[in-house]
Amino acid sequence: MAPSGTRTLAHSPTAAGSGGLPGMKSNDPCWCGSGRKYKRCHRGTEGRVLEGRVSPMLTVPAGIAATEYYATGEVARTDEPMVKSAETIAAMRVAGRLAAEVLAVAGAAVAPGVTTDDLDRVAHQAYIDRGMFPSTLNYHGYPKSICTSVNEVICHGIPDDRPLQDGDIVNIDVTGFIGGVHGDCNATFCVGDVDEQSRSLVEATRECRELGIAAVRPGRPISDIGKAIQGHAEACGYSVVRMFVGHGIGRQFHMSPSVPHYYAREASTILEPGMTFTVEPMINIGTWREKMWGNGWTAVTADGSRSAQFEHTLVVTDTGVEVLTPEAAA
Ligand code: EYL
Ligand code: CO
Ligand code: CO
Repeated sequence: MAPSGTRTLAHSPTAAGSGGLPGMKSNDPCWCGSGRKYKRCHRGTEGRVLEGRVSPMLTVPAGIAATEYYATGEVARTDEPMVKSAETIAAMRVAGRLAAEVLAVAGAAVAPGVTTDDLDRVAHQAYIDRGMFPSTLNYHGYPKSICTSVNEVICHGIPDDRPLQDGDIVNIDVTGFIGGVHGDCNATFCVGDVDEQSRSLVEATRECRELGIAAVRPGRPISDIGKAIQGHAEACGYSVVRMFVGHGIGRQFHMSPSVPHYYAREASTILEPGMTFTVEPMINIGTWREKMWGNGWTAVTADGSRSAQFEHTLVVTDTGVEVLTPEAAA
């Protein structure tokens, strides 16, 4: 286990790749106590986010209707149309608004010293206060009520005992279930005093989401969304994550269509009024490539560069798009 004082070095790919603990030599025994040479052990990983301890799954009062997969962790695919009924869209407007409120409450708790598990507890109570069931709880076995993705973590960070540090960025991803439907949104927050490079990444990523949403128009192919996002991200010198995409949502958490955030000519689904899906670009300072942590859930950038994300749930309208998860006040 690394001392927390080693998570402080610069986070650009070059600094992470060529750097090391000042004063440590390649063939010295590693500071972590493994007995391996420093160069074969922790050199190049200083400043990275480490896997922490995950607390037990929280419970939800019996009066709040659970998702169908909560009991088993197994998700049954049902056939649900991409184009929703007016009743389903009305229910999703409620779920989306409440999910956005939970995100605002959790975001307001972000501060140096607060653990990501603290954020999970705050969010968990906020769902309950609104009569929502946390959609991620036991989804394919996922153990928490939100995802918290710090610095080079791209997505699906599991809340744990790591305290947020001054200078971190953290994405909070909230999905809630109420009225038989899901609402899914996320945002990236700055912790204390964040460097200019990371603040620019966060702002550009929010712009990518807004440009992707602005590209939504009935009659157009869904690939227009990724084209708009990739154009802006690359103009800013950033890369677009390919492994994770936006998704249809409704009575199911994840369904058709897939929504790539890069230009994919094969994403030829024509947008129709009543389609509901997320736009949730993940944008990296360095490479678009990812690697997975040993927990099987969490993706990080392959080069250790920082990654940001913003997400909304949308419905296609007769003339454009409606955001179902509008930003709320805490
Ligand atoms: C659970 C399931 C592997 C989430 C989203 C939690 C994570 C890794 C298997 C998408 C897919 C959140 O919120 C999401 N998109 O915005 N899986 C998700 N899990 C999980
Ligand atoms: Co989400
Ligand atoms: Co999503």
